[in-house]
Amino acid sequence: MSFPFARRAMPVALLSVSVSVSSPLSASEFATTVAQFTPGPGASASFPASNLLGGPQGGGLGAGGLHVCVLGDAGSVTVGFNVVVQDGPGADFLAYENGFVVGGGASVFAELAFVEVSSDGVSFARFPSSVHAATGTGMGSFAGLLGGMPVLANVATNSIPPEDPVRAGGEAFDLAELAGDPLVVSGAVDLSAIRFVRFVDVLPGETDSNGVPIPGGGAADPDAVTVVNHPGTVTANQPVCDLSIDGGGFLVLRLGDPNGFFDLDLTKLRASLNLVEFPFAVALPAFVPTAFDGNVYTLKTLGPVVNQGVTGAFAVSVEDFAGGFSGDQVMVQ
Ligand SMILES: [Ca+2]
Ligand SMILES: [Ca+2]
Ligand SMILES: [Ca+2]
Repeated sequence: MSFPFARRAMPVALLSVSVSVSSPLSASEFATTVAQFTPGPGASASFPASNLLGGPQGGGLGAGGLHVCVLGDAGSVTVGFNVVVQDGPGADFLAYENGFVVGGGASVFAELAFVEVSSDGVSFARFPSSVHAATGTGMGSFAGLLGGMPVLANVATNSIPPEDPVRAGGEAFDLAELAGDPLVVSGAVDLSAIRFVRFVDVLPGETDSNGVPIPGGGAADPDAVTVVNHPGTVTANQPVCDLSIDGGGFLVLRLGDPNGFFDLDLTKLRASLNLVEFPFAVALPAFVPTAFDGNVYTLKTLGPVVNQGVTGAFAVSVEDFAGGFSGDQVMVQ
């Protein structure tokens, strides 16, 4: 993002406007501490856990970033933050490994890890996972896991916002998906105060939440974590952009803003399929509104998207006129 007038003398009032416009970027928070690292066979001192601190340094669609932590087989690593991650609208944090596309884009070279969160560093709730690799390992084949997506955001070399699942790559995680986890129900894990994220390398033969074997043998190489929702961003004015798949396999999008739908800056309503951005209006005919509460629309696809022979990573994000941000990603399988 560049501001052509930035080098001119500018009245203070205008300067403050430009600061508020850039606030979605400054709202990102990255991991600040390594709380635990248990390397497995294949881990390397050249790729230490400290590489997880700071923003993602993705290698792009066709190459894996190298500023990563090599877990080694069955290795695990836990990172902490200087903010608490909080369940707000849509995705609450993004995580990135160094997967990349092969086979002309049809497949991802994926090395996968389970993703877990904790409030106290003792009790960890694991995100439910779902793999759909019968048709290959293309984007979208791995839900609830780290490592199935390329990473485009690179804080060292480009300005792609790491918090935007439409453009950043990696995987977006919504804490609301853990609402039914026994550790959450018991209060051992507090979805309004997550302080740690742990990655646990998947070993060959391990299964997803449905008992389906997770393919791929290599150890995962996590790159970074970006916190989207924390007490500084989860406000009464934050826009809502939340994707989910309902019990009937329909894709559901909740989109709006507590200050009124038209507090959304629709020029910043973005969508992508497999990281290819397209105008949201292109997708709109596939949806029908099923509810409107005065501020937030609930839109549902005309038919089910699950088990339709199509696998892909679908993402939507939006900003409001105050620079508030919300975005989400679903793996359609
Ligand atoms: Ca890797
Ligand atoms: Ca959420
Ligand atoms: Ca707002």
